[in-house]
Amino acid sequence: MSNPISLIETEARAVIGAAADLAALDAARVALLGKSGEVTALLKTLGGMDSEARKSFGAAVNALKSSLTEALEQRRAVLEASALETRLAAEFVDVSLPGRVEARGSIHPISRTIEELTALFGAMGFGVKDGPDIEEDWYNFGALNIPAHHPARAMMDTFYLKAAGRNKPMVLRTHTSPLQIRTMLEQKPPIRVIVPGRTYRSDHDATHSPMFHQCEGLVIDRDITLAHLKGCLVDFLRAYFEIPDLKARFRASYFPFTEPSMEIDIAWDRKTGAIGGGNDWLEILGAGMVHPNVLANCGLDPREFQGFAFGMGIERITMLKHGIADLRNFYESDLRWLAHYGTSPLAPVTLHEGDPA
Ligand code: 2NL
Repeated sequence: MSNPISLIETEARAVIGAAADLAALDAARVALLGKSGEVTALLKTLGGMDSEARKSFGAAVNALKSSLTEALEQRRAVLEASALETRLAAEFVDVSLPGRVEARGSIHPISRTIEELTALFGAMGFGVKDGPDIEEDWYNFGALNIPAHHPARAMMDTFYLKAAGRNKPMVLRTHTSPLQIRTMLEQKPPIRVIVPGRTYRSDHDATHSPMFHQCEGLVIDRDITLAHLKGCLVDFLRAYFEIPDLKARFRASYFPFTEPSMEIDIAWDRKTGAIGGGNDWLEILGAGMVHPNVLANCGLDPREFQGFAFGMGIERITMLKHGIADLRNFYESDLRWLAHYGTSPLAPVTLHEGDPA
């Protein structure tokens, strides 16, 4: 008579060995050791045996059970290792492969202009600052000598925010000036910084976007004059537009945060559209000597320190340089437009010094 236990063991080991994956192995485990499994059924017969038979048969069934449990564990280890091998092979990334040229992106013209501004002003000794888009009312208006009744404060232009858990009035910054205020409060003169970044005004038509970009600049030291402002900004304009003899004019204007204030125009020819010369003028920059009230608001003694500040629209100078006709293109993420006006991520910004003469 064949021994039923060794028969079951031989068959069970064959099934376990043949299990091709973890699911098959688990099915085999249930068929053998589960509630209605083959080995479990043998254990259930022990109850009806006399004590001698139960002793020897019980020992044999328990030995079978632990032998199969071990076989199942060994097979599980093998299958898990091979599943991991398969995954590792499938998910292998060859980091030495060359980049896929057909999927190449480009640098957005706004980002490119910010890189150029950083390089050009960097060559003149300016650092770059950035900071929060959501500002306290005081940094955006109060510190800048903008009185409560000033139109720039009107609900029309400013996005006011109810900031949870704050009792200070908050706004989306309408210019990047709050960062110059923070700079003056944080560091001692001499100060030379530019602040390019996003700004917000509640304005939306063909030539205005509620989110746009500005670059402001600030120079503070002991003997800064209007001559420094003129020299710095004319050099900048000639370098940015890559026109060494670009003509510029300074026109008296008004800003609450500068005194005197001026607007700077560059020459162009209305007929040909060419920039740099001609009989027509394009407004391009606002500037002025920092108002004594602003210096005092930042803890600087206006009798000891003075300086100049300026501001420009990044979209505007980008459109003029590259002949971009419509402001809305900047924000539409049209890949064809980006491929045309974007620049290679691999081409660094180079400096084009304007002729200072
Ligand atoms: C414009 C005019 C300007 C400033 C911005 C400024 C900032 C501080 C103090 C004084 Cl903290 N002035 N900024 C000054 C003059 C003009 O921008 O037309 N921007 C597009």
